[in-house]
Amino acid sequence: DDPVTLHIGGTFPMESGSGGWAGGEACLPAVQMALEDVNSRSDVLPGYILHMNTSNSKCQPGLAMQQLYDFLYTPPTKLMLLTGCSPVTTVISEAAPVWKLVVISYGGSSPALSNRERFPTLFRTHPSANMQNPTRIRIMEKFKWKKITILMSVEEVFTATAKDLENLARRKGIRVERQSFYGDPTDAMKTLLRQDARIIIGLYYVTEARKVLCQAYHHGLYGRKHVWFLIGWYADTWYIPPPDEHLNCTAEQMAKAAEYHFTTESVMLSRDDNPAISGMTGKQFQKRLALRLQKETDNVGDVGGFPEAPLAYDAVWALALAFNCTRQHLPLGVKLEDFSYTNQMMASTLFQCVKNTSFRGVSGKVMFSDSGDRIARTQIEQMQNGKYKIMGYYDATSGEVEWYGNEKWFSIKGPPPDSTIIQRAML
Ligand code: ABU
Repeated sequence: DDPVTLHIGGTFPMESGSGGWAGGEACLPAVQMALEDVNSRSDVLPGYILHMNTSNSKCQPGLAMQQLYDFLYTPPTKLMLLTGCSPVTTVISEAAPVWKLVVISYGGSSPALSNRERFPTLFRTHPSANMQNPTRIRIMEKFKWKKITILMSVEEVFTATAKDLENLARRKGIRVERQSFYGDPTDAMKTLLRQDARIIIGLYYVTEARKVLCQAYHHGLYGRKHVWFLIGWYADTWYIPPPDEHLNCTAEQMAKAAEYHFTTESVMLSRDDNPAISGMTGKQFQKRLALRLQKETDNVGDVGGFPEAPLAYDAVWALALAFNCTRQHLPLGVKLEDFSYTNQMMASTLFQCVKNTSFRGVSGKVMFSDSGDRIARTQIEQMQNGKYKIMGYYDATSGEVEWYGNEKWFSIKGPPPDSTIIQRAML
């Protein structure tokens, strides 16, 4: 018999012209690779072929909603949805339950997504951005900083992360100032300067990150007295200004202001030498993806979504294994291809099967918490001489830190104080 095709819908942000995350550049090829791998396995979904219908959401929620309606009202029926980027994942996962659809997000980091009431059918292979906060606090304690400033873009993904960070910091006796902006950071940067902010946590997408960095250069908010902590999933050379952004900074000025900033990010690639369910180790996966992207392994880090690609690859496996599980749990005579947007029984079985997911992926062990979240360790890096260098790892669950002591500072005296001496005395 000819194999039966099961359809899924996938949205991928392929460009970030108007801001956001262009993670689809590497995540879409990773998903295609996973579909090929799953479809060629006789022990996963025998008798079926998975086919994905894709759209480019550009990380824009309005556009993504229109594309969701296209998925839903253009046959064939889709059995599940894959999404990336937080604003898109938010709107799609709020709507999906109406059509009994489970959503797996390979690229949504917003802490707001960990809410079962608001997102009843969402699971994600991407860890929540909140995972970074205990790590940030640990670093503040390590360098004895008691006053920090959060600079953030007003989007739920960042405001929710900032709120959690502020709560954690307060509990540890760390004073937090907050500055927010939408699109243009000019006023917020001036306030930072006025407030004499020294230890700054930046929460924004990469287009804004370049604007902030350029203004930090012009205001002298970098160097000996300042330490910046940024998000770790930007491309390796994100600070090089693209000509179409018309930034008032040269590549040299940007590189100067970016030197010695720190980043924190969840570990998204398995370091295990044992192969994952696909037969590949994390490293082998990355090599294969680099080949597919026709990039040298050295500069593949410039492709949008390259760090998250293992999460996208594993999202397809989670989906395929859930279909496999559902197939085995359906009443006699009911088949996977009988799924419809009103079939509650099948939707519940699919939900339970994803919930019970447990396998070794190229991103590490894939399991979901009750709120559909992924648990992961954090990696801390520092930019040294224009390149990211690993400083250490932090496991928030066990509280274990692995620190290599390779950090560098502009001053031979080491890390700068969090404020001037007079201010410190007043704290
Ligand atoms: N690591 C990419 C996350 C993108 C987002 O949450 O929108």
